[in-house]
Amino acid sequence: MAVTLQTYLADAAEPGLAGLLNAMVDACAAISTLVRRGAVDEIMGALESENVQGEVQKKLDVISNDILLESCAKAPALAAMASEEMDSIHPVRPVTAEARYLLLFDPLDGSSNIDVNVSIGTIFSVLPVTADAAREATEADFLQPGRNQVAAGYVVYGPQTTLVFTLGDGTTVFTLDPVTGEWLQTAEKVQVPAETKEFAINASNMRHWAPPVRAYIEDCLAGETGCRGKNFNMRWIASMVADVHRIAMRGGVFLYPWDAREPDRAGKLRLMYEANPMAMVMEQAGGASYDGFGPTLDAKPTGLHQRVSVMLGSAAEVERLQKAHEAALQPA
Ligand code: P6P
Repeated sequence: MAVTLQTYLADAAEPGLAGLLNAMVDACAAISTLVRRGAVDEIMGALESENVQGEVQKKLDVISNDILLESCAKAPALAAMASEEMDSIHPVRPVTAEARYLLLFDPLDGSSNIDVNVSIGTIFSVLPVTADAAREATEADFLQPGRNQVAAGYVVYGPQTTLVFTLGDGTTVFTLDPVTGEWLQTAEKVQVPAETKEFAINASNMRHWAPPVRAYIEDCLAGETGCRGKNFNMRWIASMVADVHRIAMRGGVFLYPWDAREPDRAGKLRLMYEANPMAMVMEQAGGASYDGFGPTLDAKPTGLHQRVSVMLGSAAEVERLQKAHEAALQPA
């Protein structure tokens, strides 16, 4: 008999965190239903508005954000939330010994794929917060390195609705049974193969990449005729959750690196609610994540919506990329 998510969390997490994660996953089940219904409910398409990233918001982006805010605010252990879709933090209740967590999320990652029926997802990160006396959480409370996360993961709305997350003791997988509404454990301790023959990157940006990334991809493209001595395959779904889930399940390496199109921008993806949670999931599954300077989880945040270069997945490939970047910094 498969373990249910509620049973798993009751055993693996303290009650406050279990309550928060159950509330968050309840929201994701509701989002899954809406994503499946799509155009039937006339919730596809874009709004007139833009989010803090300057990106056009999709109706489902905002609807998903509101569902998460409403559901998670019921969890007594939650002090405040932050979202890709909101400029500033969303206080819920004063920080106390009970209200001891901060929740960050990208409510619907990959939303450019919503209107073309390609898998999308919700990414989430939970950070601890403490206070000597009851006080409202501040943005500064959120600016913690990813290494501090107490829980992190994602839900992919694909052919199945699948939850992949970690509490710091391995990465586990639950699948939503659409008939019963139960989340059932379908994998206990994910292990990402250290080696791979598959890379994921938006190759249309090749001319803009830094030399170490360009050299790495050229070596992959050279296949068995080059220094890698094996042929590679490429995938790019343009939905981070879907690309990362494939890597979690069968290995691979995902890159959205810095590029020269916007030299002052470290990357496209956001550190706090995209890179950090995915990096924790990967590390807990034997993979790795690198931001061009060091492990993603060691990055010291300076802003809630800061962007970062992301190279994550099979450990041997991430290590190869890290060594290439470090070699490029050595004096000639
Ligand atoms: P590009 C989706 O918009 C997203 O934030 C990630 O989910 C995805 O990996 C990336 O951007 C795709 O970016 O430039 O290939 O469209």
